[in-house]
Amino acid sequence: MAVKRHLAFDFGAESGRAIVGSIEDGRLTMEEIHRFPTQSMFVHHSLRWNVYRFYEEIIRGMRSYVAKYGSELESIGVDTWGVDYGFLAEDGTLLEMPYQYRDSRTNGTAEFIEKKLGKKKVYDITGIQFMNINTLNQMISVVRDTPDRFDGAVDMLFIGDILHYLLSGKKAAEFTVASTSQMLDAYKKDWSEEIFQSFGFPDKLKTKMIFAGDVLGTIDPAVAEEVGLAPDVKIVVPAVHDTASAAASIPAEGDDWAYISSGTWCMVGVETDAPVINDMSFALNISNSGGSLGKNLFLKNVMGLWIIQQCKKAWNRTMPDLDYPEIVERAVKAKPFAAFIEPDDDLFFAPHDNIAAIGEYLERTGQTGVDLSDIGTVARIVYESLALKYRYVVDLLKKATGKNVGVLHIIGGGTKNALLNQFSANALGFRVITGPAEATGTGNLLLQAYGCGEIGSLQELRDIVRNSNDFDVFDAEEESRREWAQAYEDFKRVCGLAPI
Ligand code: ADP
Ligand code: LRH
Repeated sequence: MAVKRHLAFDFGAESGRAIVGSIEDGRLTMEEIHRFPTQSMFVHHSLRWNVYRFYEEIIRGMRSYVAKYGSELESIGVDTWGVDYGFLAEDGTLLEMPYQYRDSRTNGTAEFIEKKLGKKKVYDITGIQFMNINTLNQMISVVRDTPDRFDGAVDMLFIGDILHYLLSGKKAAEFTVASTSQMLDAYKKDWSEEIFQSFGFPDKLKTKMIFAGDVLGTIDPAVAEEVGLAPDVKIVVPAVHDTASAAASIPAEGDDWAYISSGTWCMVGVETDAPVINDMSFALNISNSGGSLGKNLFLKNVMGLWIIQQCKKAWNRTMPDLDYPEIVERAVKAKPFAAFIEPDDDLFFAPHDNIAAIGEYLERTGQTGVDLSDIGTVARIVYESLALKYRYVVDLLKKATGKNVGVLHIIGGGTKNALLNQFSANALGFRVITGPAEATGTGNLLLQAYGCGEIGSLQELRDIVRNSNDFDVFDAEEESRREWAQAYEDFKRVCGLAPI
């Protein structure tokens, strides 16, 4: 029987890739055939995503596939970051370039949530962590500042859904990405009537909900012809939210595990069978992000490697060749615990100059005498602080669920940083297992295979992940156990984190 190949497009905030995958003898083989920068751009003083450029990269990826494998392909699926969306006109054109979630238009929208419906009520319905990046806040800014933008819009699609639409001509909102909007009823897994009515969002924007593994349709014949693919290629939606596709690929066994999907954002969570929405999860501001195949992702966003990405950007102005491995090498040589930062402080959300932001944070918190002109020092502060924040969030998750956590799975591009993996094990005091690094691509491909009937369950999907990858293990270092325990206390005190 001919091998069934799937093509995944995984868009991160920093870069995107096209990956071909096929399952043989219970193992997934993956090959990256195209990689490209994504990154938002300033247009008319606002921060936007050039979605048509993303589409162009998809076309390139499909052409690379055809050049290597010919016209036969079982399916294509796209995943992206959450929360961002575009409005489509009746004829399917994008009404404007979608905003990037770091755009400042959402400033002041949190007050509206309290005024119109109340935070508690919104949380009880959606189970989603309050953050200005949420689609809810973005939509509130449309109602508040530019309500005419609703006029010609007949659909609201998330970025990955737009790309699926451009490929297939079919409009639908995939549940996992839609859940990041904070506009769904977490139990009904559909748009919340109450949210739409209370905030004045037009009903026409409630795009039909579909789920990871659903077959959206076949490729638009004109697109197939343009790139040389057969016309029967299916468009199968993975978990369009990258975090949910990544979570599907966690090679976990048993029940005592937590995970971090580590990339631009670090999503720290545990998996549950149903939403956990109660006074404590509200107080701790924890998300119930939609998972695939019936799972719920009880998690918190941590600002993540975005912080080091921004530092690197600044360093690269004078040292264009400085790459991540060298940054890590310099951090290894730097002095431990020179200072702490709270990664989720607003200062680091969209800084003009991130090194200056770190300096401002240290000054505000009375941490003096730190040489921020030293790359290793800055990187080490960031990596140590991230690891300590992971520990804090895992402690919150344990408290909110009563779950015992004895192992942490780290998946995603951030696992390529062995120093951060070791710091994470040290901060937590237990075992960290890392991999797959291409977790999102892996989950995307396997959810397509599930949709095509090649896999029957999440259990089977994770068995395939385990059979197909090597994983690294990091145990907490005994000799520095006391030092890290002390650092955790200092970190919480300096950063003003509430006791758990
Ligand atoms: P995204 O969320 O944009 O998809 P990725 O999962 O691709 O992000 O992760 C990218 C991040 O992983 C980078 O910002 C960087 O911090 C880290 N990273 C990638 N490769 C390495 C490496 N070789 N050494 C250290 N860190 C790395
Ligand atoms: C990670 C991610 C995260 C969202 C953020 C917008 O890429 O999807 O889960 O909160 O981007």
